[in-house]
Amino acid sequence: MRIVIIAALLSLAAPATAAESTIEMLNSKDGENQVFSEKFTKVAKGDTVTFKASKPGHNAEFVPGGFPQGAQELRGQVGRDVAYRFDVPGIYLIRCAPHYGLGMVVVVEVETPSNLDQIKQLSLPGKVRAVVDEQLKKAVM
Ligand SMILES: [Cu+2]
Repeated sequence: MRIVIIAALLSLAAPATAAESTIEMLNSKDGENQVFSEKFTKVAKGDTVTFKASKPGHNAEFVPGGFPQGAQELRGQVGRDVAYRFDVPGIYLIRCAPHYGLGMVVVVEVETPSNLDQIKQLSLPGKVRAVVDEQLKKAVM
């Protein structure tokens, strides 16, 4: 009986439906330099995204202020893969620190975009703001 209960609790904590996906960190794609392979992705709460260092010299980390309250910090090292499980609903801005000024950023939407106003008002470098605003059009408004 105890095992059944533990199994039930585990299944609640980690739903079998949790999906995994990969976004690559690249030097070029479709004529653009220093880019993530996707600029926007929508995932469900509990899903994991791996930011894959397909090319050296990139990392994946949160843009300061660009994530929902309560989310665990993401700070990947340059040249290393990093996986992140999105447990808190909201909009996340994830950047490559070395190429942030060039607009190397990805927008992740996790279910309810509760912090959308915060993201819209966030002070961002010009190229980053342009990419983010373009990608937010794909988010639930
Ligand atoms: Cu980069």
